[in-house]
Amino acid sequence: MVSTIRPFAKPITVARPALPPLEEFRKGLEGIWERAWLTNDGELVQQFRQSLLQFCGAEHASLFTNGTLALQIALQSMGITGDVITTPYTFVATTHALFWNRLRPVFADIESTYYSINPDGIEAAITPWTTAILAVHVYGQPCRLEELQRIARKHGLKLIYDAAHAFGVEVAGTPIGSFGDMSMFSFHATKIFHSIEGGMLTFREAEMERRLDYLKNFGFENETEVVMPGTNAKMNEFQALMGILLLSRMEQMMEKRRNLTLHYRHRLAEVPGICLPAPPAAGVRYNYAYLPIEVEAEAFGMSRDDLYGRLREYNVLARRYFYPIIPDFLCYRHIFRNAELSVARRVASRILVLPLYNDLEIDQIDRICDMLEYLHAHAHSSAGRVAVATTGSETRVPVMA
Ligand code: T4K
Repeated sequence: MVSTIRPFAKPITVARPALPPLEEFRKGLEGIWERAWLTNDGELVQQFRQSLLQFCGAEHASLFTNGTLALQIALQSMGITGDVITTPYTFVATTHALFWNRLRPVFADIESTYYSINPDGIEAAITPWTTAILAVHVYGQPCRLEELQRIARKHGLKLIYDAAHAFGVEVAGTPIGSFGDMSMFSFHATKIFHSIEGGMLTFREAEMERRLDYLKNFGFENETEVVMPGTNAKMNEFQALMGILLLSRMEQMMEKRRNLTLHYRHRLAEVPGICLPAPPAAGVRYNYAYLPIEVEAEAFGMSRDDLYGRLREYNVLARRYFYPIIPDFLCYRHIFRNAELSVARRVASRILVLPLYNDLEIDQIDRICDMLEYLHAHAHSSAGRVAVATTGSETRVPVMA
């Protein structure tokens, strides 16, 4: 174990966007300039959609300006009404999308291995008004797909997946977007794959394509006909250009992240109180989207929140994805008072997502792991916090007595 911890000179953030060579992007910009066509189903958006269909093996796909609007429109396009059973352990956008459609979320607890909604609790949560299940492939790990499908079929419910984290994931050779009635992928800059901002819906029913086109483009049929009250959620050419250039590197990016993840796992396996995520289940081709750890306060020697704070002192900006759980957010607290959800609450109080991105270096991971080892070893020291001394461009933390 190291005896000295050097904070990073610059922040190491939880995510950092992959970027193609600037020259390639510049070349693409020249084409956009020549065509002077910037949005409204331009050439690059069409090309991007075709490439995505091929990559995802999806029957149909529709592109959007971001994942949140894609999800809102998915719910609307399917005519979902009343109650929707969903997870409390997700990014707020999942639940917001329900509220924007005036739907009532009914939370079912999660399972503790991959953190997705636990199918065992869903049937008890069904009300006479339930019309759908909205599940999330948390951190890109697939939900319990067969069980969810069986419950949805049995009760005549639509099954929608928030696959914001799961681009590139496959289960027994089947792309993750092929499960359920519709799946939403986020192409936000912080995701494993991105188009600056962006979102995609994949689905099987051909007639949905038209409906989604209306909904994301004001409902226009032609210049003088508006057939439904749509909104504006179109992807633009700059987003598509970024997406096209990165899609060709997707395999490479997944492999890189796999190696980085394996290194983290190797380094953290023996640190008391740091629980690593379960490895991907058999048959799952995982995308290594995130690196969540759970902190067992007693064994590690400090709470998750204290660790989060100490890492920040060393310029490691780990994040508490997802804390608090959705019903505890200020805007929802008054509605979901005292929601039980014990597994979700427990996970949310222990979870910490460590930095993971394509150009993160092994050496940087080693330093982050050194910090975790060091903090564990000194957690109970009465010396308390140490003063940070600056030496040149880097700051140094002296070893504690
Ligand atoms: N469903 C789920 C399950 C989701 O996780 C999300 C989004 C959605 C739906 C909605 O999809 P979108 O509408 O976003 O397509 C980030 C992302 O903004 C959000 O897309 C993502 N989930 C969520 C998990 O993470 P924040 O508020 O934590 O982002 P922010 O700005 O704090 O960025 C995180 C770190 O990334 C920063 O420390 C710095 C780094 N960063 C960020 C940006 C934007 C960069 O290095 N470069 C950048 O350009 O939500």
